[in-house]
Amino acid sequence: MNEIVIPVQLIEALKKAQRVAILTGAGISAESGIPTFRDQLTGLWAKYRPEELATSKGFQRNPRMVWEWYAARREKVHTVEPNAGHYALAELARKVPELTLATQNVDGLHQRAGSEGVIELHGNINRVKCFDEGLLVDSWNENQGIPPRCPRCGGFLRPDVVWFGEMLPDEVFEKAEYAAKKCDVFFSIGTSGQVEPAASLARIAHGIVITINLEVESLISPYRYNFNGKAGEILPLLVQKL
Ligand code: BJW
Repeated sequence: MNEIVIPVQLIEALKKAQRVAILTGAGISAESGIPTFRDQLTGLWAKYRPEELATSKGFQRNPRMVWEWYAARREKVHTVEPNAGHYALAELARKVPELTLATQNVDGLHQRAGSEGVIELHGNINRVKCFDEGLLVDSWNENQGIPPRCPRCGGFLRPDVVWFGEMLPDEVFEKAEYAAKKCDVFFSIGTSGQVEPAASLARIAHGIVITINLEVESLISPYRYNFNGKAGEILPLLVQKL
C-alpha cells in the first residue's frame, strides 16, 4: 500500500468547516464483505442482470427470484459488521458543527456504526413494503408462499429499496441536495458515480470536494482532493488528524 498523506491544508479546511456533506456508495461497505455493484469480477452486476433484479418489471416477471435474491443479500448483511470507514464517519460527525451523511447503500451499516440522521437515498434492505400499495409492512405470514403477501391487501411484498426507473423517496433527495449545495466540504466515498440522481450531488457540491475511491487518480488542488485507496484506511487517518 502507498503511504497515505493527508495534506495539511485539507486538515485546516476541515477544522474550519461549518458544514460537511457526505455521499457514500458500495465501496465503503466492501471492506465489511458486502460486494459492490460494478466491480468487474466481484460486483453484483458482473453476475446478475440489473434489469431482472433491480427493476419493478423484473419483479413482476419473476417475483420469487427477486425476493430470494434480496433475502440472500439481507442474510449476508446480518452476518457482517461496520468497518473502520463507517466508524470514522460516525466520529467525524462528532468533530464538525454540522454533518449530513447521504448513502446509496441499503445495508444500514452507517447506522450500526453510530451515524445519526443518515439519508438513505436508495432505501434499506432490512425494510419490506407492499409492491401494490408501497406501504411498509412489519410482519407477514411466512406460509403464504414466496414472496410473502401483504397482510392488508394480499399483494406481493418487496424490499424497500429504490430500483431503476423508480423515484427516490419523498424529500430524501432534496435533503441531500440542500446539504451538498450548502456545505464547505463534500466527500464522495466509494461510489462509481454512475447512478443518477445520487451522482449529481458531487457535481453540485459547494466548496472543497474530497473523493476516496480505489479507482480515482490521486490529486491535490485547493478545491479537489482525490485519494486513491480504501475508505477504511484513509478515513480513520483523516479523522484522527482533526
Ligand atoms: C472503493 C472500495 C474501498 C470499492 N474504498 N472505494 C440521468 C442520466 C442517465 C440515466 C438516468 C438519469 N436520471 C435517472 C437515470 C436512470 C437511472 C440511472 O442512473 N441509470 C444509470 C445507471 C444510467 N436512475 C434511476 O433510475 C434512479 N431513479 C430516478 O432517477 O428516478 C427519477 C426517474 C424516474 C423515472 C424515470 C426517469 C427518472 C434510481 C436509481 C436506483 C439505483 N438502485 C440501485 C439498487 C438499489 C437496491 C439494491 O441494493 O439492490 O442502487 S443500483 C446500484 O447502483 C445501487 C447503488 O446504490 C447504486 C450506485 O452504485 P455505487 O454505490 O456507486 O456502487 P458501484 O459498484 O457502482 O461503485 C463502487 C465504487 O467503490 C467503485 O468506484 C470502486 O472503485 C469503489 N471501491 N472498494 C473506496 N474499499
